[in-house]
This record gives sequence, structure tokens and C-alpha cells, in this order.
Amino acid sequence: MKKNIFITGITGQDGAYLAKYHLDQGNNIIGGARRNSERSFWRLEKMGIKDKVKIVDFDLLDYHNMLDVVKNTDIDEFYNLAAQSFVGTSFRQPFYSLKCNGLAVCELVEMLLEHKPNTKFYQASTSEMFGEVKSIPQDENTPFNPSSPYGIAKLMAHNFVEVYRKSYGFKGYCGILFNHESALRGNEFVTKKISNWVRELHNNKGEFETPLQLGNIYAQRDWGHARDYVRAMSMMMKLEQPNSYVIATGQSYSVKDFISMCFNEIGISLRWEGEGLDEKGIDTESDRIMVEINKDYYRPNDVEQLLGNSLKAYKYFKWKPKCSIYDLVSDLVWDTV
Ligand code: NAP
Ligand code: G4F
Repeated sequence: MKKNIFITGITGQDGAYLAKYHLDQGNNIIGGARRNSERSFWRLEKMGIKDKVKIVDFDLLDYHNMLDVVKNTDIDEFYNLAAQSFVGTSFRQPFYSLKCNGLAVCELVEMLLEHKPNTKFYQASTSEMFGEVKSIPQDENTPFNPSSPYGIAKLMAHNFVEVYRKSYGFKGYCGILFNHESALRGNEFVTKKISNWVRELHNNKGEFETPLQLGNIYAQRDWGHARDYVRAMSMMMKLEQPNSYVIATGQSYSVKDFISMCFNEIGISLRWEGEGLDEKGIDTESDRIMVEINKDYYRPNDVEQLLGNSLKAYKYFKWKPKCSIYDLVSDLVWDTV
């Protein structure tokens, strides 16, 4: 039967992939988008689905707007993907991030429980909640230890959903998703920043003005493809019992590894020289400096290593990723959705 799917953050990376996934399943999509001076639907357009989704006004920071949407919309599955999603910004705008990613989610949960208790709710939780990790790999039993305002806010929302699930039977599902990327990723995230630079280098036949500038290239991430991860969201929402699940590939690479993979994709191999702020990535063939370290891109605090174990998701709904890290690098460098 056709379901009514509501997606907050429909203009974001996951919003676009999730909308496409549900449209392919024959469902109706209603997307929540906030007012901007120029609302951009480029991701939905790039996916070829802009005209297939209904857009309504939705802002996490407007209580009455959220209440109006919850009370007056017929919704089977509600996916809360909206957030201030950039960890770096959360250090500069901590209270905005706490409100958007934490408090507003608690308000939303409360109003759904009161007005639409049969609606299933998905919360976009994150591996950033593990922060300074207590064990490797991380699974649903690993203690949370956030190390950014973003992580603190997301943990607040996550805990709230879990407590409401246990206390009131709230139908809240949490996906603890590790980093996932695609050609629809925002340009400020490290994978997109690297792959954009590399693609331009290729398109400009090797010419560039300034080497690629990056911060902590020793951070390690478990990077998957957004297409695989939205499938996991929908699969967990099909289960009768709500629960929380880690979604990850089980493989971790450093930012430095990722840089080399992107350059390899256009036939350039790098060698590394120097240490700390003086470290540089150099084209082995031409000896030109391609990558430099820039202290402006360091954060006050960083999550050093993320590696997820998603065996629980496999056990309960047979999810595992289809895309390899090489598929992901290729989609990013060649801008393919
Ligand atoms: P994204 O591309 O940055 O999209 C975020 C979306 O939230 C955008 O549609 C944005 O709208 C919207 N938004 C921001 N503030 C809002 C507000 N006050 N009211 C309503 N909408 C607002 O992020 P994503 O990568 O798709 O991630 C989706 C969700 O998963 C986020 O909650 C993120 O924190 C979480 N998550 C992501 C990852 C990952 O690796 N991608 C991993 C774990 C968890 P505008 O277009 O108007 O800015
Ligand atoms: O791409 P990033 O900005 O992603 P980050 O901080 O891991 O957060 C993403 O994943 C989370 C899941 O764990 C999501 F919840 C969150 O919404 C977001 O999608 O940075 C990755 C790593 C960091 O260690 C950062 O310090 O790359 C390092 N890095 C090094 N140079 C850089 C840069 N990050 C960015 N964005 N830009 C740089 O120049």
C-alpha cells in the first residue's frame, strides 16, 4: 500500500536520496523545507525528482510551524533528517546547533506522541556521538562520549527518543549513521572538498592556482555511500519494534588515504613529505606540491577514529552496504549520483 512519507531536510543530501528511494517504492513524498532568500532544490533536480515531491514549509526552530505540520498532515513515516549538520560550525554556533539538533527534536517527538501516536519516527543519530571513542569498533553498546557541540546536541535528541520509546511506547527509530557521502554532499565536508579540487584539476588539464588546503589529515572515518544508508533508514522503519541501529561499512580510512584515492582516480600518485603543518602531498611525476596543511581547517577538538560495527542491522533487517570505498571515490570525483 502507498505510504505517506514526510522528510525534514528534503533539500539535503540524505533527503534527496531518501525521497528517490521511497518514490521508487511507489510512496508519496512530502518534504519539509525552511524559508531561505533563495530556496535551493538543486539536489532534487539533479536526482530528477523535484516535480515528484510535495514541498511544505518546515523549520525546526518554529514550534508552531512544526505543530501545524504534525497536526494537519497525514503521515505514515516521519524522517527527521533536518539539522545543522556541519561539526565545524557547531563550534562557532554552539547554541544554534543545540537548539536545532537537540531541543527542537525533543519538541517534535513530544508533539508526535500527543497528536500522531501511530506515526513511525526516524531520528538521524550519528557516530559523532561516540566522540573520543571508548572502544574500537563502535556498536550500539559502545558508551557515547561526544566531543563537539554537534555531538552533544545529537546525543540529547537520541537519548530523548530512546527514553520516550521505553517510557511511552513512542515509535521512534534511531539510525546511528557513520559518515556517508555522495556527489550530493555539501561542499564543506572533507570528501567533497577533496574530490571537487581533484575534478577541477583534471578538467583544467593539470593547472591550478593554490594547492588543496586541509586540516587534520590523520583523522580516520568509516565512509559509506548515502544511497546505501538511506536504504538502511527505510529498512529499519519496516520493523514492527522500534530500536536503534549502527549503520557503517566496517572499514576505516584516514583523510590522507582518501586524498590519495581521489588523486589515483585521475591517474596521479602522491608522495608525502614533512610533518605537522609542514606536511605536503607531492605529485610523484611532476614534483609539484598538490596538498598543503592549513591550520585554519583544524577544529578546537576532533574525533580521531571512527569505525562502526553494524552486525545488529544485519541481524534484524539484513542490511549491508553495496558500494565500496572505490565506488564512492569514483562517484565523488566524477560527480555521479
Ligand atoms: P545536509 O545535506 O547538511 O542536510 C541538512 C538538511 O537540514 C538541509 O535540508 C537543511 O536545509 C536542513 N535544515 C537545516 N537547518 C534547518 C532548520 N532549522 N529547519 C529545517 N531544516 C533545516 O545533511 P545530510 O548529510 O543530508 O544529513 C542528514 C541528517 O543526518 C542530518 O541530521 C545529519 O546531522 C545526520 N547525519 C549525517 C551523516 C552524514 O555523514 N551525512 C552521518 C550521521 C548523521 P537547507 O537546505 O535550507 O540548509
Ligand atoms: O567531512 P567532515 O567535516 O565530517 P565529520 O566531522 O566527520 O562529520 C560528518 O560525519 C558525522 C558522522 O560521524 C555526521 F554526523 C556529521 O553531520 C557530518 O556529516 O570531517 C571529517 C574529518 C574531520 O576529522 C576533520 O577535522 O576530516 C577532517 N578534515 C581535515 N581537513 C577536514 C578538513 N574536514 C573538513 N570539513 N574540511 C577540511 O579542510
